[in-house]
Amino acid sequence: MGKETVVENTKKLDFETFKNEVLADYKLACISRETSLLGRKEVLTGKAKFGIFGDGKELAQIALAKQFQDGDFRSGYYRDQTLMMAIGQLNVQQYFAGLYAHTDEDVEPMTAGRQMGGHFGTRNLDKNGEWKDLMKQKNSSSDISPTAGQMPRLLGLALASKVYKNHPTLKDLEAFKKFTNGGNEVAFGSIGDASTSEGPFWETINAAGVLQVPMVMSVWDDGYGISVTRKNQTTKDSISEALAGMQRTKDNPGYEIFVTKGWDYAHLCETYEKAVAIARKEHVPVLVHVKEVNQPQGHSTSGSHERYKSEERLKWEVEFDCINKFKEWILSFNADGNKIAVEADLKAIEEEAKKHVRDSKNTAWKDFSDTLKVDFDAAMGLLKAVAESSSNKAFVQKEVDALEKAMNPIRKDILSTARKVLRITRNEKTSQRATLAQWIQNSVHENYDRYSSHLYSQSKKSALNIEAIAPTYTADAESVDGRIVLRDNYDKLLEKYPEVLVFGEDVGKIGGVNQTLEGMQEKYGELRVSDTGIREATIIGQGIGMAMRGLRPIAEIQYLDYLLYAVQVMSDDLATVQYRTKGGQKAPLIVSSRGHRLEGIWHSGSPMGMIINSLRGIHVCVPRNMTKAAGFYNLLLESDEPALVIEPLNGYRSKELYPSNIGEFKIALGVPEITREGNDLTLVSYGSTFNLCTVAAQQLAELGISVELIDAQTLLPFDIHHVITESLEKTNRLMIVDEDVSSGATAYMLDKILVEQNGYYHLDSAPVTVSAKDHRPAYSTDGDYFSKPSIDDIVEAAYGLMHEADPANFPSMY
Ligand SMILES: Cc1ncc(C[n+]2csc(CCOP(=O)(O)OP(=O)(O)O)c2C)c(N)n1
Ligand SMILES: [Mg+2]
Repeated sequence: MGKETVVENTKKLDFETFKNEVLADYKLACISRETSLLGRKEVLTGKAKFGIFGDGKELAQIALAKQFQDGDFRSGYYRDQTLMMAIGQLNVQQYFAGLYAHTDEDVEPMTAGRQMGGHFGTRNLDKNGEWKDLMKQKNSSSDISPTAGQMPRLLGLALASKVYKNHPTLKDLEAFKKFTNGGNEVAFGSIGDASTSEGPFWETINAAGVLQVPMVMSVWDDGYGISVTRKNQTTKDSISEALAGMQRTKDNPGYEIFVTKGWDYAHLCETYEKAVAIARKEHVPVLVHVKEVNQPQGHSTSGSHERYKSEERLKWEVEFDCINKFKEWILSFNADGNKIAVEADLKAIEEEAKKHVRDSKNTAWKDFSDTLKVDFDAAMGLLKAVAESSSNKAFVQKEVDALEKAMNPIRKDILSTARKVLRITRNEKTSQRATLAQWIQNSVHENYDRYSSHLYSQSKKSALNIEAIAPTYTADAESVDGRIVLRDNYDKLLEKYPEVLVFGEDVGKIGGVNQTLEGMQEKYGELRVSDTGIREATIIGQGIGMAMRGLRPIAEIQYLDYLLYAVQVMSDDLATVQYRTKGGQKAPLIVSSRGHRLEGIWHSGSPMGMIINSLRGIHVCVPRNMTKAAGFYNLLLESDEPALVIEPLNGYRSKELYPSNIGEFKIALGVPEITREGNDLTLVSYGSTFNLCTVAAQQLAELGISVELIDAQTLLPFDIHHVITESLEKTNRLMIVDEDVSSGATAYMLDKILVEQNGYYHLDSAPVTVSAKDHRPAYSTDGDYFSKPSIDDIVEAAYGLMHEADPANFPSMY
């Protein structure tokens, strides 16, 4: 065979490969589009509750997916179904299972029916909650609904690659091979044009530019955020123009910025090839502004776009529909006589795609309704038996008939009928009724697993499974500043766990504003102990993303007052990771902050009620000193859960005994400590006010009042063994002290103790709470004295409680 023939054959073969790839892309585009069209119908006919689809965005995502490799990560939003399909992490049946809210994670792996359709994600943990080999799959972090909520975490997903690439030991350790191959993984972000208006977008873009991380950020620009046009959202009506100053130059690192069009297949493929190569090889962040994207069905099933789009725009949507354009391109393709397809070929593909989607949808619906039918049939059998045996047969039968006639009854209908029948027959003692009652209880249990499991880790590394180890002291233990205990503890942790990274404002070079990391950057390097910009939301995002890739970040928020900037990310993203994936993902991030009393409105906050109410899903530790804080860090690093540790701001220079087992001792979560035994009243507090209570208890003893003093130690979880109620059995009086606003964390603790623990049963006096004034704390020592509970306030409140019980022995003070 001559050389020319070989070249000719190779060319032919190449064309054949190319052609097949294009046709496969066309088919996927059609499948995804048909999924959107049928999905909308399912909602409009009442089979699913809400739909938001990726129609119009198909082509760009197909082009992107060609560059997506195993080990890479996505952090995107609800339009990305085509990307998820193209990387092999979503099929049509799963898509519809999500739309119907199928609660089996094997059938609906994204969220096990917990999130509305269009919220994607991969299963990165096995059934035991252990990491899978993330280098053997294409990964997507789990989506959340708040616009731009995907951004902060994206920073961390990209930064993890940089850490793995530059870390002196991690990349060679066997245990980390499931997360990285030398740090070459790219993090892919996606966002809509309108959502770029959000603060987290700008904060993330800036931070990624500063950090120079392998991130490819795509903006699907369809010109609208629901009904609001781009002109109302973005300076210069263009995100790439607005970000043009970020463009890197020869001498100045920054972004590489690409602009392309959502209907131009060839240009999209070319653009993503270049964009991803730059990010992967050079670790440079890249922005791909995909313009002229459309939205054939409008925003979601909640409205119609005809209300706000002009005739002209609607016409354009049809003309520039990316699949139509793709079709035109295929049909007009001609390279030296090589053609990809003729109209009939494409028609056949379209038909195949339609059939595939229809069949997959039907299978998904059948699977979904079959699981409901199991419950329906079981309940119906029991209900009919109850009706037969009931003295209220007519009433029961009426309910049974109504359920039998219901269209597509769901578990709510079934359970609701069963519970109603139980009420109707409340005075009957038949075995049929007992069986129904048992069935209801089993069903409630099963539905707990379906809808309420995995708020916290259920793996063996759950923080609650880790045993405490008490700090030990030598006979001649030194008394040192609290910060020294923390610093030396950090030293041990950084040495023990190469995957631990500590970062935050002023954490690196100066070792933290309170010197708790003094000398650590010099010892462990800038990669592991680092300064960040002033950007609390993305400090948390940086931690979430890295924790999702096997690292163990400790993110510092300089002061608790500034946690508010981070609370959205912690509440919406971090706290829900396990829950919203039903155990499919985890992000064991430790957030370290310092709070409670010091000086002034923004340096002495203790908004604990806000924190614990917005962060269910994250453990909240409130140590009274630095030994306790260190013990929490030590325990948490052995667990696979996220937590917030709030160091008491006024304790860094307080003296503490230096433990001999630094880095080893662990403080259990949910276990209060009784530091002083007493008989007259139980005094519960935590953090800085606990230390005031210790002094107050001493003064109260001098007044003849015996206080049992309990440090709650953690608020989430709170006193899991009911130590406090046990104390109430003895004292019969309860007082709670903290420095949150009134009815903040004290209300939470009261509910836990009196209602959950049945503590009310043991009370002889009304419970008393002492908290701060409802305004922010004023500056200066006097400001503190008159804003926050003082020792005097605590002593007087306790004395008042005793006066009420025994005025003869405790006469009124005033
Ligand atoms: C923080 C927040 N605000 C408002 C919403 C309601 N919302 C959902 S999508 C959307 C518009 C987003 O538009 P764009 O980013 O352009 O994405 P598109 O849907 O056009 O692809 C809005 C306002 C939300 N989900 N989150
Ligand atoms: Mg938009």
